[in-house]
Amino acid sequence: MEIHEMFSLKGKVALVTGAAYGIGFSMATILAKAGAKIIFNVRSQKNLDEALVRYKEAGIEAKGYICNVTNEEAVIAMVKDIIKEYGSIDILINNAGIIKRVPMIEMSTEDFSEVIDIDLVAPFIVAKAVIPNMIKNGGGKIINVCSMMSELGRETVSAYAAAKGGLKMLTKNIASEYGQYNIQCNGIGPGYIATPQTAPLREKQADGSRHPFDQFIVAKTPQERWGTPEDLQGPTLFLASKASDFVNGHILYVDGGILAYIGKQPS
Ligand code: NAP
Ligand code: GCO
Repeated sequence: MEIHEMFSLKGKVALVTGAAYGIGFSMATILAKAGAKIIFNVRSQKNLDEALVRYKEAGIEAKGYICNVTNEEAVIAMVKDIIKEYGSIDILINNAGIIKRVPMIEMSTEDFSEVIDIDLVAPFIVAKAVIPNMIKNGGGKIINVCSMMSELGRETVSAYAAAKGGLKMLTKNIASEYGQYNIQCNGIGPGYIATPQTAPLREKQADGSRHPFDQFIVAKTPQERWGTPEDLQGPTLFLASKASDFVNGHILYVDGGILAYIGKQPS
């Protein structure tokens, strides 16, 4: 197979959840550059309007839906509408996600459940809605956006770690159950990426110094920097393309080496 054919997504339809900005927008961008038709969802008209401008500025003609991924009825309706208009969903990226940073014993059960609903139950809902069409079409690609917290814990992120740990195993189980239909389901585990979600961890201090967590993460990363959403584009294209047709149930960590490294000794 020619290299360009191996990584081409020409004629493919990709649904990227929560792709108004951040990691999802970056992943959708590389899929579009490889030829895929991009469909995304957000939670508000304002974010939809702003996202469409962003995609247009990037030269991408994307279609957006207002759909909360925890609303199974709305997800089913969105998937049905996409399939009716485009004939298939060949690539699904379960990217939409939130985090709440609260010490566990201070976290309300409602807050814990909201994180689980969005970060774990919703990928189940969306994948369940999409897989029957993938089976009918002879296969497909599912990429679940996992996390360092699929492997590690830290203070204040109990709900998020529980969700992302579960998402790792949901990924492996979808691969196990639906690999027979030529569906490859893998995860991408970003390290610490500079997006709105991690902005609070990088805020400059009152004295102008770097946030302690910013310094901590740079010391824990062999490449000594935060990742960018663009760092995820190559791995995303790999897992969305023919290049990964025999890769299944794998979590591809894109973390600059964090998971391999004990961390730099404080000077
Ligand atoms: P972000 O900047 O906060 O963007 C999250 C996106 O998800 C937004 O578009 C948001 O839309 C959407 N979203 C949230 N809840 C939703 C819901 N119920 N229904 C539909 N859309 C929803 O986050 P990010 O940093 O790009 O992260 C994207 C994914 O990567 C998340 O799953 C996150 O856990 C994961 N991740 C992030 C990092 C990192 O360091 N940034 C590292 C590892 C994994 P609204 O605008 O409507 O809120
Ligand atoms: C945090 C961060 C992380 C990142 C990411 C790391 O508070 O520790 O938000 O959870 O978002 O998931 O891979």
